[in-house]
Amino acid sequence: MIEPERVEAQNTTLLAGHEADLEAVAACLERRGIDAEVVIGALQAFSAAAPSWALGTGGTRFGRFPTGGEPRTLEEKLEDVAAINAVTGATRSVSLHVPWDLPRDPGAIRERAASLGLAIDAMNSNTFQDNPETTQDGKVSFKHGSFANPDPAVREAAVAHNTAVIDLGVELGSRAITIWLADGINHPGQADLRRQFERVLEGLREVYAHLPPDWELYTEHKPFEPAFYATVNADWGSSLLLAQGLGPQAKCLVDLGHHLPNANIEQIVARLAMVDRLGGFHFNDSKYGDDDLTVGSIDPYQLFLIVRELVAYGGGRMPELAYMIDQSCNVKDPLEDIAQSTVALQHAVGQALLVDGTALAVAQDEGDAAMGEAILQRAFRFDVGPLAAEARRRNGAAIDPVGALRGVGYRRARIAERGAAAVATGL
Ligand code: RM4
Ligand code: MN
Ligand code: MN
Repeated sequence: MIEPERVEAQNTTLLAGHEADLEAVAACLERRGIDAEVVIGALQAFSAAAPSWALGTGGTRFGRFPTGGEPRTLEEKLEDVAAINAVTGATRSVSLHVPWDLPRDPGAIRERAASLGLAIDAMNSNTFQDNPETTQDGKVSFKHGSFANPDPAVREAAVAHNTAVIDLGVELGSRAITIWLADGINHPGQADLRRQFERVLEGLREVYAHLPPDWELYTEHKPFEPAFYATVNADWGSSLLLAQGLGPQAKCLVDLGHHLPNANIEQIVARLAMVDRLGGFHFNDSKYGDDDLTVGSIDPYQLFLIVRELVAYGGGRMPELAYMIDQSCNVKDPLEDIAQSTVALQHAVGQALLVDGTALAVAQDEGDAAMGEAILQRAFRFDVGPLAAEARRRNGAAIDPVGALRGVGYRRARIAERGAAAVATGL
């Protein structure tokens, strides 16, 4: 737990400089006819969930190097998310992955989360591995897929797991389930491409029928890995077909790492928004594939353009979607990594809000490409850092989140408490 006074103490040395920067930035915006207060307010309202499975160090098939003091239980994971929120003020919920996290007493977890100022965001099901809790103690296996599996007993187990995740989510106060499927094939001829899709839709229909009326179901696409020839829900088109085949409570979730190289993700966002099937986001950045790198660390301009489409969809503000940071860090302290990603998102949101939508529409109507691009770049190049820092400060969080985590010695204290060898469940 990081008490607000300790964060405030971390802010004191930075305060004078921060206030001077803020004043300069606000004056600059005023000359452009923009009220800094409006942007700060919008940034204060923004929050993105932390994934419960990325609070420990991630690994690859070549190895994993634990960071020390990783959370050993779901309760400790909640404490870590609360610590991130203490410094960002924008991590007010946590997303659980079942059965990596399988609370025995959901009511107690819900209360513990609430006492830490956290809500439970979208639930995630897992039929991409064999876990005793999902395979009836090993009676079935997801080796050849879950909903697309040729064996009806496996398909049934996949439905049972997903409906159980919904039931658990209801007890936790969640409102959505995100379904990412590994279903697919590695070899041409291994299965029938069309039949696989139809089976996935059939299985998802049963899960959909189990949704409470105030719930949403998100289909999350990904082109490859672990299937390396043909993944069933490979792209946004497939994802949209699934959502449309299910009903109005089904929407698509866009994970920024789940696109083939050079895909125009902002255009995908615009398409899904156009048909009101945009439900959620998994933010991260990537250079090659599903790299799970820090948000905005590789292509911040693309992130800005994506968030700009979101703001356009929201009619000038961020729409209320299920935002989550989905990344896994192999070398940094995962809490610092998630804090950095959150700050990057705040920057992108701030920049996107600065875009002069009216002037942009005029430029577009006049076919003025130079002006249209200049309007976007003018917003992107503006330093919104002081506005984001002020939003964090007003939310009781840190001017410098990573500096604050280090300043209060959070990791050191966790290593002392949990041990250097503690390893979290998750990726
Ligand atoms: C997948 C996908 C899912 C996440 C798993 C762990 O690539 O991004 O959202 O739950 O990884
Ligand atoms: Mn994801
Ligand atoms: Mn992924």
